[in-house]
Amino acid sequence: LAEAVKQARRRAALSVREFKFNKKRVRLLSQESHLQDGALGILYWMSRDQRVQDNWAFLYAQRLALKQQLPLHVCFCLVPKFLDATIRHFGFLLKGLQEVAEECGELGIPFHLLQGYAKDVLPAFVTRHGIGGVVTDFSPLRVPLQWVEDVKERLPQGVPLVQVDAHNIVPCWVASNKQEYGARTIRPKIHAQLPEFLTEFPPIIQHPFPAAAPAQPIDWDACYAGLEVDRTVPEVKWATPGTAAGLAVLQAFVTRRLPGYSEYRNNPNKAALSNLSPWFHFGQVSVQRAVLEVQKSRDRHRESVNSFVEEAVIRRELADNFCFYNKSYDQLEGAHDWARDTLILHARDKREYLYDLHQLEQGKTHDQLWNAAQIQMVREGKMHGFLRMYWAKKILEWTRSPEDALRFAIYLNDRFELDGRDPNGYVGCMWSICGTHDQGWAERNVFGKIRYMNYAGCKRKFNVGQFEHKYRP
Ligand code: FAD
Ligand code: FO1
Repeated sequence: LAEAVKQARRRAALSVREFKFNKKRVRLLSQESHLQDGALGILYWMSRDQRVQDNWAFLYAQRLALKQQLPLHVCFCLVPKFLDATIRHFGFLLKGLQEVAEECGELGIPFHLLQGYAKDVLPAFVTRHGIGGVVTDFSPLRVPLQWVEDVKERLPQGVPLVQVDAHNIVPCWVASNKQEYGARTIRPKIHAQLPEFLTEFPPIIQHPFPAAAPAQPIDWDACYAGLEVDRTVPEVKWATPGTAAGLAVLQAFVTRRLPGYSEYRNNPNKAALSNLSPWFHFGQVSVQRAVLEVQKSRDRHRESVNSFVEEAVIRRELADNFCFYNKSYDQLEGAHDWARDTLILHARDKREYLYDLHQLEQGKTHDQLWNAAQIQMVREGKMHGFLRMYWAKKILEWTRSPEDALRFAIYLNDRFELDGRDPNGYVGCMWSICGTHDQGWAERNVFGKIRYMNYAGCKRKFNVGQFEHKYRP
């Protein structure tokens, strides 16, 4: 696959002269709109999209540097703590960055790992290297948005800051200018724009303008030491970090699992999913790349290709849309009125079972399927997508209030899921517990009109005993 992808990029590169960078992917964040005179370089501040190739932010930065005949630098600001990330997540991230640093070095593009919050370390870097313009990538979450805001306030006078959505195929601010009601309303808007945005990528090329000084050698072990994270959550064995490994997972999906995807993707006993979410979350593999590859099978496996596009494009871009336009994307306040009202109306209903966070984290409930799903997430860092809905809904049923339920679900999700701390996760928990992007259903105890799921329903869909046996305590 890697060879074919390289060929595809080269074909796109043949037209790199004419390759028109779609400016709708870019938004200017600072009032400066032109580059500072006497600049000595351009900087790509990498954050969400931790890869070299297939990265629109990186491509825009290199294009700028080529036009100005300037060196190009890349930096990543390693924070000591990010939401409920543990050593499991930082390990995956740092090993992926090692590959990025090596690839940048081979391309004559210095990669700098800065330790600390961007607002504290990036402005000084810009001054020291005479950076004339900064390009960064895009995340709709409040913490990364604040990082960008803080840097914008502190950049030296006259240095413009632009942001490129390198994570979505149709840029978040292009797909829609408001919070969408659900997949039904955003789907036509995205499909109408896919022909314009679902293109091949040109390559990041060998940079012809070398920087005055090479990047400092990086002491990767020292990076671990500086982290203020929980080190008790073991690393995940099945998932090898980094772009090369992620592309290998994509190839295995396309050749082996895609044919059965639409039929078996909701069966936790089947190896039918792409398994790509950890590499998507850390931006080590581009979703656009995955979709380009999957679509090559559209004549043989149309159903599965359409189903994958629905999840990886529509559902995922809907999640970014929700987080971008709803400031309370991870709270009850962020739910629709009908949902909040029904949850509050039933907040005092008698709970047949009540569990606290510790019991849930230990997977010690009366429900063997729920416990097995929790064990899968803790051990493998990736709970099956179908079970995540059941898992979150049971937390609503077995905790004292909807607020507790949402808080516990998000906490456990972000602490153990490799793909956690992601717009998909906040929306997944809000969909399950607060009916976001869903409709109302027949009113019942505790759930009110929120869609209900139960054990009997799971038994009708797959062999729950087999799954419980596989993930027994
Ligand atoms: P595949 O079925 O192969 O999907 C391919 C890609 O499509 C996924 O990687 C993802 O980017 C996207 N996708 C698939 N399903 C969804 C969905 N329902 N919403 C948005 N995008 C989707 N996904 C995360 O990335 N991080 C999370 O923390 C997360 N937490 C969730 C919590 C709950 C309660 C629920 C109901 C869903 C959650 N999801 C989360 C969405 C979904 O379950 C995962 O994206 C999926 O299981 C990842 O495995 P995969 O890549 O093998 O899936
Ligand atoms: N982004 C950074 O720019 N620096 C970090 O040190 C960092 C750590 C980190 C740890 C776990 C994780 O899941 C994400 C992390 N990210 C970090 C955030 C990432 O770049 C995205 O912005 C978020 O995932 C939101 O989409």
